[in-house]
Amino acid sequence: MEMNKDTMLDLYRQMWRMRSFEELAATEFKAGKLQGFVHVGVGEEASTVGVICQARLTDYTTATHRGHGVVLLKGAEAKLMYAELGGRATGLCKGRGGSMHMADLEKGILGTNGILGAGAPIAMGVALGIKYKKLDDVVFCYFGDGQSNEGGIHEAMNMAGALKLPIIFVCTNNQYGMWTPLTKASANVDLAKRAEGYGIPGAAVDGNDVLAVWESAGVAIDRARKGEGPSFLELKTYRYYPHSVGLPDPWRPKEEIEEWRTTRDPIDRFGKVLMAQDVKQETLEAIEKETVDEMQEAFNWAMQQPFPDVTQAYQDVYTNLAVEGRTV
Ligand SMILES: Cc1ncc(C[n+]2csc(CCOP(=O)(O)OP(=O)(O)O)c2C)c(N)n1
Ligand SMILES: [Mg+2]
Repeated sequence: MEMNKDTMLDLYRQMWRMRSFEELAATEFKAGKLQGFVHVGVGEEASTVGVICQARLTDYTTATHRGHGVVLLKGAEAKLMYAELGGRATGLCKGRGGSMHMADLEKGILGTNGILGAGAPIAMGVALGIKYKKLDDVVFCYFGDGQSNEGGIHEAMNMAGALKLPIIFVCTNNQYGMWTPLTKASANVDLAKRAEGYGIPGAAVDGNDVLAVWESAGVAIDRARKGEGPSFLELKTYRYYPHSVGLPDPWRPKEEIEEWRTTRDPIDRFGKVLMAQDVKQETLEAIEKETVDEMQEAFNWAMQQPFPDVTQAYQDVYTNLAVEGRTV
């Protein structure tokens, strides 16, 4: 996709949309207005926006337990997502799934997922379907550094490489799995190098530089659309919140969090790039405010929605697919 000033401003806006969505979700979760668990990726916006904003509607994506941004930017409506987080009947998945089970199949969103690594075999199956139908859609498969060691990830990457499937494996390497640093979980912390073992291209990218992410994702997407197979992107980034909103975070050094927040923030950094290209500070502030207002309005709508009726508890438990003449 072409990069010009309008696209750059849109990337800036999308990073703010993700941040505003998640900051409000975190605040309202702490206030007791949202159910379940909420994992936010505040600080990781460039690693989502630079990739997923290049997706077409007909492309697919998986998302992890920290997947609000992916779901939002692939096209789900913020108000339906908040309603889902609030357990409301009109939520994206009828209020049954919450943060870690948000899917929107019409938009190609295969779902956030509470099981580490479980998105990869799903992505692999969907990509096999795309290849079988001779389409040029692609699948984005998101996972974190911690879950990069799950068996399903290795199996999917190996098979995708062998069958030349159209997948972009996107590892958001925020350097921790819960509280465990990557240095304690892997002897080789250069995750992108693993690509060689699968016979596919791998790139290690500054995941807080939205333009660098955009560029490397563009190469991987082109390759996948042309039928040349999968790629692996390791996007190095950082999250500011604890693993899950409301949990203690005593093991990550406070100075480390502060350093990333104050000197490497993806939105601040990109704002400076834009200002160097004569975009006014007021324009950037207006974009920020518009996204805050957008999310507040969406949240207010969600809070007025009804909870599901108890009689619905057994609905949608099984599919209606006919299997060998039986309805299961
Ligand atoms: C199969 C499985 N094992 C363990 C967990 C518990 N768990 C949830 S998130 C997490 C850490 C994930 O780290 P990473 O993949 O780096 O993603 P991040 O949270 O940093 O975004 C763990 C161990 C789980 N949900 N599923
Ligand atoms: Mg991690």
